[in-house]
Amino acid sequence: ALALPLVLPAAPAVAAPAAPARQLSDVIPAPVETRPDTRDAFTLAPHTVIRTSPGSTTARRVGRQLAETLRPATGYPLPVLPAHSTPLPEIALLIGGVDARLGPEGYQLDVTRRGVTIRAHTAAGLFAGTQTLRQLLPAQIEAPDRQRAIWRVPGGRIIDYPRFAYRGAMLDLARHFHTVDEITAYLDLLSQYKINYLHLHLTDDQGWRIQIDSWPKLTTVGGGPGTGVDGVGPGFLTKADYRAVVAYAAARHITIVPEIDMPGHTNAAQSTYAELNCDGVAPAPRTDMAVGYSSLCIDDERTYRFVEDVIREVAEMTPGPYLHIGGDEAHATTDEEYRTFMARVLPLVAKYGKRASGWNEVTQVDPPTDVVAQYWGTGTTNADLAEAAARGTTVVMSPANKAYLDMKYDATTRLGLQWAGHIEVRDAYDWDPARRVNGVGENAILGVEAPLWSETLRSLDDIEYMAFPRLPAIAELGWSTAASHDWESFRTRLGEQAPRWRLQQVDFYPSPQVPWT
Ligand code: TNX
Repeated sequence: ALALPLVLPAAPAVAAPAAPARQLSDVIPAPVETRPDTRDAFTLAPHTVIRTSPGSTTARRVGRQLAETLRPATGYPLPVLPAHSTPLPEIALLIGGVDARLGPEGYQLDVTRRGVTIRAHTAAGLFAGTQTLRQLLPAQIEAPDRQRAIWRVPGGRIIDYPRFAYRGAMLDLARHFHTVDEITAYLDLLSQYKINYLHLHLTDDQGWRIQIDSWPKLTTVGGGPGTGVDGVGPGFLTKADYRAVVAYAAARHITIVPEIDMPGHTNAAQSTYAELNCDGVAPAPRTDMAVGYSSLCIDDERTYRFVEDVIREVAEMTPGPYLHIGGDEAHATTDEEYRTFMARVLPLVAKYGKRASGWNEVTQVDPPTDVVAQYWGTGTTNADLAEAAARGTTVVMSPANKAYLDMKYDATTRLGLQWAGHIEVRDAYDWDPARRVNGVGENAILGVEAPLWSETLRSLDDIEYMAFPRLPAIAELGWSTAASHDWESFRTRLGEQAPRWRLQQVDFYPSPQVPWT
């Protein structure tokens, strides 16, 4: 995060110049339905209370999180109480009593002079509603210390629910390790845009970043000094670290998807354990950026003992439904070997109670239809993917020339790669996940994901600079209706996010395409 000189005194003598009042539709991702009532508005006051459905511990937890978000900038106590009518102005978070069409993540938000009421079927829906409320308040709400502001929320009703069930981001811990603190900081930002999955790319040629008790050297060597691209990104998650990340994400209604990439992208494991190589000879560790040269030994039973141990241990510490087995760029493996490998490994994922996901190459083996395919190609045709979709496979869309957050914005971007081209904000926004690949339409789409590969990224600043402002674009494609898609509207709303990012010390790319405020 950019170290901004904090020129905002605790209580400025002169109120900051008034920002234009927030409108009910000034939200990313764009809500399904907004009905502004401009005669009405709610103003947060020192005696405002937060009330949550009695008997719901999860609603109460969302209430407490909201209080923690709103207290620093307002300086108000905002006590969290069980819901009973009070004469006090209030923010009520209530489970139930709303339209079934809201589904498991939707919410209804009503703003009147008396208060704000968020209703949902689940705590996840309430949480989504609180993220909208956060954006409806003046940007100063994101300040770490007390601000003088009128905490006004525009009046009216929002009815909102996601287009797609899966709205993901991915972080590559293998090419450069990122610490628990960096991952949780990223989770905080993701949750503000209603992202609900974080895919962690845990293993690759240059490093192995997740503790596996039955193969301990994977991390002591593969996460040790000298690992990562150029040997400058060592580190790994212990099981306790991983569980802490899972819990931190869950509290923000985000599910972790662990990826163990195989049968290629495995040099870190193979250089650590000689028995994972067909010739029994461990190759040298690699810290360059080449891809496609490594492969587990397909015809050796030891390979499957290794893979089963890893899948079992990873599944055991993962409460979410998905376990990603990679499967990309297995260029050192023949088609036949790839098929043999997947026929052995996909059932192992099911054996340990998880649903496998894989990069789109997995559709070459006609996988069972519960296997999720993640499309990372740059084209608009892919016969294997379309065929799989026709059979019932669901797809997560991550086209590299639209959704890859590690691509440079333009030729001058200091960080990132450019093999899939440059991706300016408008490129990241102007596509439709259900019209990207021929034969892969709305019904086949589970959702979208914005991967961030970390060959060139080291710090949290680097992550933020590549993710912002493109991540909110992908988030909107995943959540908002296709009918609401509108670049002019999006870029205006995006520009209004900047003061929030500055206050949260998010290092973002100030794209010339966006009217920043
Ligand atoms: C391709 S995308 C890869 C990764 C690289 C990435 C860099 C995919 C499934 N494989 O190994 O890190 O490009 O953009």
